[in-house]
Amino acid sequence: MKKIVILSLVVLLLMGISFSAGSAQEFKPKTEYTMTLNVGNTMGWGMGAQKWCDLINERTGGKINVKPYWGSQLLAGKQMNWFQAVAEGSIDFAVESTINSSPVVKSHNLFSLPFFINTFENLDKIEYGETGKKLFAEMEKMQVKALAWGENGFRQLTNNIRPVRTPEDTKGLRLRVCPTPIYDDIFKQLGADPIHMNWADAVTGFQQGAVDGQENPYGILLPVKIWEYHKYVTNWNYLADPLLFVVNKRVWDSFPKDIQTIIKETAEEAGMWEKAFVRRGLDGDISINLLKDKFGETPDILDQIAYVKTMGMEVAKLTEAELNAFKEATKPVLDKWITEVGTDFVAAAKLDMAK
Ligand code: X2X
Repeated sequence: MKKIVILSLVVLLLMGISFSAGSAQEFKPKTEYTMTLNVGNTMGWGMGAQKWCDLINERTGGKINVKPYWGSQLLAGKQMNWFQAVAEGSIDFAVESTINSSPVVKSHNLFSLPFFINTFENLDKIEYGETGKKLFAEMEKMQVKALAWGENGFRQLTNNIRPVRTPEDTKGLRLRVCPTPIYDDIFKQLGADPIHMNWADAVTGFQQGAVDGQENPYGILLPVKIWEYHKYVTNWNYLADPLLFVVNKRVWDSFPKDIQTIIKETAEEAGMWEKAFVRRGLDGDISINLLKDKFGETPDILDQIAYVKTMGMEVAKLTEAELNAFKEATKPVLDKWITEVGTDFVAAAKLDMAK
């Protein structure tokens, strides 16, 4: 009798084990997970996204297949809609800019506060500090699981009318801007004429001379050959444009632990590569060395600023005094938007930057 009881206990235990193993095996990945991003694969941003997809595929032995859809094609070009689409689950993954989520997630305007962050050091302190954690936690509550940071870059002003060194010089310039309210406030404050255009239409706009200028980081200026449209660039680091490597929360929760680990680690790896690639030559030797030492790569163009000069652009690197004049001029916009961003996020960022 005792033997029978023990035997049936063993059988029950084995059934239990096989049942739980069975449920882990029940995870059936979709044949394709979609990924949205606003640019193509000629940009560092796009290459970083492709790298993430490739690494996921490789390290899951082909089990997880994420496909990038370039140029916001899943959003019919509407770059400001990515966050909602990933939150709802109509798109699974994204490598996207905080600018393009800023109308939906107010705190993301933190990075667009004019002349607030200014340096790579400050930006890294915010991303990897308490502020970054707070931002990731907020997104998770909104059903978007953020896994790593990438970078579009500090945005610089280009135009085809005149060199810009003072707030006076921006007056009357017709500038293509990302379709988001903080941009209107900044450029109206500077006396310019901000014109909303999705990136999908912007390059045609430059070609047709529909605008006098625009603003984007070097990581975009080079691949888009901005010198074909604009002669002048102003290096003013006036606001930062980080990228987020994200996945819909329910999709994330559907992955077994080992796959989650792979997806998180590859996001960090691709993000690290992507940041170094777009920063190369803009932070002394730091990013160039990182690309060489960690990834065994030496990109063709190492000095992006020197490169646009050889292509005929006139580069204005602003002095401290010149930067201060812009800072002064845009102060009312900063004050207004600190409230919009949330004083708690701004305070956290200030603390991180002071560390
Ligand atoms: O639209 C832009 O300017 C771009 C490509 O930089 C972003 O998506 C923020």
